[in-house]
Amino acid sequence: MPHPSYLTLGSEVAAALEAGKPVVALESTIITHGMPHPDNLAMARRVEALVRAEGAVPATIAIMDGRIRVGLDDADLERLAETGQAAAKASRRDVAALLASGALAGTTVATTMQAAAMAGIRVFATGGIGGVHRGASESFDVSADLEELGRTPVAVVCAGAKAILDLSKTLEVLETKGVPVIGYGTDAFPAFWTRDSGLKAGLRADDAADVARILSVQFALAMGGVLIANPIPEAAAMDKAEIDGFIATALAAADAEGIAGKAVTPFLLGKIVALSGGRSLAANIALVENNARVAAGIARALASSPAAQRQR
Ligand code: PSU
Ligand code: MN
Repeated sequence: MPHPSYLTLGSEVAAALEAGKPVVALESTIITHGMPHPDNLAMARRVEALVRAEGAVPATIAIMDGRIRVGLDDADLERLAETGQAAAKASRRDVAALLASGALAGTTVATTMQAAAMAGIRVFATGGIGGVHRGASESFDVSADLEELGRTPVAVVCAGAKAILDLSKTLEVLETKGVPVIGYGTDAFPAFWTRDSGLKAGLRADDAADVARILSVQFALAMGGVLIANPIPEAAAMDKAEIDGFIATALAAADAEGIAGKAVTPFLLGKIVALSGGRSLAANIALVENNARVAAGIARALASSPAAQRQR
């Protein structure tokens, strides 16, 4: 366990965990760096409401005032949303320095998994994980999300990896790290803005109970994270040729402007929102909402599974 003074659980989250009730972790880099204001705030509020409507307690996670906060109130969400990219983007390597300085930071998938595991939360919803960037053989840009999935026992519900990445290399690294990738109601690995990347997820589950059965065994064996790849709803999906065009333009702009390191993903997402006239943002919001609903169902199934009862 981490030193208790660095981890602060919201009272509702603490009570739910104590009682073995379902809790869903939510990340905050998507709020600070993933979407423009005020859409980011509306998204954060709505995702929490959807988790509640599905019978689970939302735990949005961020680094604030020298603490890893698990479970935020509305004023906290506002502060993150309004600070936006002026807040830090906390990856695993940044955590200690950010806690030491007391700075405000959105937590990435990697850091949110780390915090969720510290708090005892097993299920986490996001938009799309980071992965292996195109051109990674030269840049070595591989998201810390993949490393974290390999070592931290949390189930991450996402709409695949963002299609700005090299998805085939991303799946290869997930295999190397020993991460089960479960297509939710699909054999395909989804591509964030579209439902099918043309690659296979590897495993398939058709409902929450199906997923919970695998998670119970994975966690009992202490084997690290699981990726649940839940495709964007049909009605919200973008046209593949169109989004591919925006991605190519955004990648060329990033190259021309010399964007590197942790700035790459926020830059590309912002560029694609601008190029699509906001349609990629609407799709991103729809897929996050869908992931929150599915994650809440999985958290419920996991909380009522025989293995969970035995562990309590
Ligand atoms: N999902 C979204 N929007 C986002 C992210 C996920 O819909 O902005 C964030 C997550 O926090 C993820 C990060 O961890 O993008 C990936 O950043 P990088 O490629 O630098 O690891
Ligand atoms: Mn990176």
